[in-house]
Amino acid sequence: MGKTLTQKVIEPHIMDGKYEKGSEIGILIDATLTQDATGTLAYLQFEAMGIPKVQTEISVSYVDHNTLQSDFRNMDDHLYLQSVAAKHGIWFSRPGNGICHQVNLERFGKPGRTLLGSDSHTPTGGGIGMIAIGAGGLDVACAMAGEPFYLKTPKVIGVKLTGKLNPWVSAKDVILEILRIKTVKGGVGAIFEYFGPGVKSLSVPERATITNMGAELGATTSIFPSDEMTKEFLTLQQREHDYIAIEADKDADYDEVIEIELSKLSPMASCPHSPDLVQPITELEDISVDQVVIGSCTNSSYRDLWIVGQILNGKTIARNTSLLIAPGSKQVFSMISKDGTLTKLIDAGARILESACGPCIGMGAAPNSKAISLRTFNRNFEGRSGTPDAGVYLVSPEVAAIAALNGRITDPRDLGTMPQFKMPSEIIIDDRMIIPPSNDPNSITIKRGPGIKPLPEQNELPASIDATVIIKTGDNITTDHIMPAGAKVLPFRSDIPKISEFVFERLDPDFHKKAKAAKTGVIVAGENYGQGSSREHAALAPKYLGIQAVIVKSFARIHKANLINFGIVPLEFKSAGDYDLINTDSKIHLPHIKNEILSESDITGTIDGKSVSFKCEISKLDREIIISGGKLAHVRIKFNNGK
Ligand code: MIC
Ligand code: SF4
Repeated sequence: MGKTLTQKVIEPHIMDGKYEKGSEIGILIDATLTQDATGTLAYLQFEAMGIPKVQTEISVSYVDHNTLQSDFRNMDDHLYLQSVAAKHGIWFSRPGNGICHQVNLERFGKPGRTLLGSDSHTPTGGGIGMIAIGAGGLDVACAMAGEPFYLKTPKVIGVKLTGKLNPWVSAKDVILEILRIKTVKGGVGAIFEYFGPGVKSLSVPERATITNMGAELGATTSIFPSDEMTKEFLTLQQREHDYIAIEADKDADYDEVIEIELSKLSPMASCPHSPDLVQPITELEDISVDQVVIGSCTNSSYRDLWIVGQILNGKTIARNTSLLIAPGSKQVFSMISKDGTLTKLIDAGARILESACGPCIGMGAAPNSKAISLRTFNRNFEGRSGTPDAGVYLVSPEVAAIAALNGRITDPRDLGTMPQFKMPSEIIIDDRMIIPPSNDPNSITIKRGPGIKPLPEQNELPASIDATVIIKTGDNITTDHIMPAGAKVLPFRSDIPKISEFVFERLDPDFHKKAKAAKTGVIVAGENYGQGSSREHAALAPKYLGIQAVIVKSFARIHKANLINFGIVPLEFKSAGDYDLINTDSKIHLPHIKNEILSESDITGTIDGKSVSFKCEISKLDREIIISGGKLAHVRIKFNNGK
């Protein structure tokens, strides 16, 4: 059997282990990216390692999340990030230059390379043929230090694309269809690899929309081959030297194949409050729409905003609907400004936002109470928009634009002939807002504002745990539930004691008080716990509050890795019925936990006096990390023992 594209990219990067299904491998990371909301912790951790210069081919630090700057904290963080970047060999993309994934695709992505990013939508880079993986900031810091990134050799799901999209059906509908089929946990442990004759009809930004939202499947990443389309994209970006052709062998050995006939797809939407609640637009028509927001790392390329401009041209948005638009990058912004699209958007009544994440992460533009908001984003978790009772639908730019005009959900096919987008033969290349690392790092003083607090200590795992269950939740708990973001909380991303006051705020506002009072706590949850973002705050802040273990039916990948990195023991029920034995306030006694972790046995103990046992499915290295109290402590112990 031939090789998959995944295997072709991963194999030459293996530093430890062997490419065999299910076995642990450590891969070399060529490139990293961080964004400001996860970046401060990532760089504090990198600094703690004492390595003067990043060991990667290229590392880029973006500022795109915390750009509201309602007090000094955000800009202090930006200045910290800028100075750390200059000192340690990292490129710095200034605020306003755009959303990390869009800019990385345009200016840095290279087919055949590996990319690790402290943001769950790093797989956007799969659109240009990279193995691009989202991870916690500490894992990214280790990759910058030249350490391998560990993962299980993934299952590879081949997605065979045939045919061609019909007018008014777009890349967003492709990934919504896959989400409909596979659900938000259908991709855990897998890489989605696209192949087949339909691939060549999709441009790189369209492919990137699909790989971006592969994160919502829970997948490790998604990847497209690098072909003539990729070459065209890189040539336009004046980076043809970065092009290589790479694709799967014709007889590649996939673990599973899904076939999507592109011409059979129709416009769709993810309904509130989960990306996999997908419905055809025809079923949703006539729902009245209060707000439309176009942007985010999923759908704010030049093509996306151009088509919106064509739809809005000469018209006015509905009186009952507010329209906001955030271009994905400075390049996109300049392009729509140059070709007149921007004027069309403004004339129609759109409110133009800066090139940043903005409303996608609840930084402004919260909709009205009980609103229906249509967004071209990738996540519609309850409350993420900033309005707890708003219902967010995830749609393509075409569906968003026509809804803004009509004030209700409308099938864009009603618009008649679709304007044909043609990429201009030249695009604006202007990297002045990307600052290269300093040639004289010794002259750089790192700027640390008063809001940047030291990292909490990591202490060895105790021999036994006696704990109280602080919260018990159901399935599909997101990191937005565990550690909310938004304008109120994001400014505290560099201050763990403060941000810990918001843990589980929406589910139980007293969580932090109860956890502190109990001293040692446990969280209990159902399936797919921790889906969504890569924010390590969702592990670090509970740890700061005394959480020692999380017991669930199943975990989302990045969050499980973050728990281990911060010394929280990830446990899974052996018998699903045991979930029903536990309640909030139950007492959990795990008398041999340390020895059992060391000896790779099940974890045994009692819940309110009744015997139970749990699985702890982690690698040998992860066991050592947990015992040490976390990854930084583990590195420090290894370093001291070596001395
Ligand atoms: C998100 O989309 O949830 C974020 C904000 O980009 C996060 C990162 C973060 O929490 O800072 C992500 O996706 O990893
Ligand atoms: Fe930013 Fe939203 Fe993309 Fe996260 S999903 S990186 S918040 S645009």
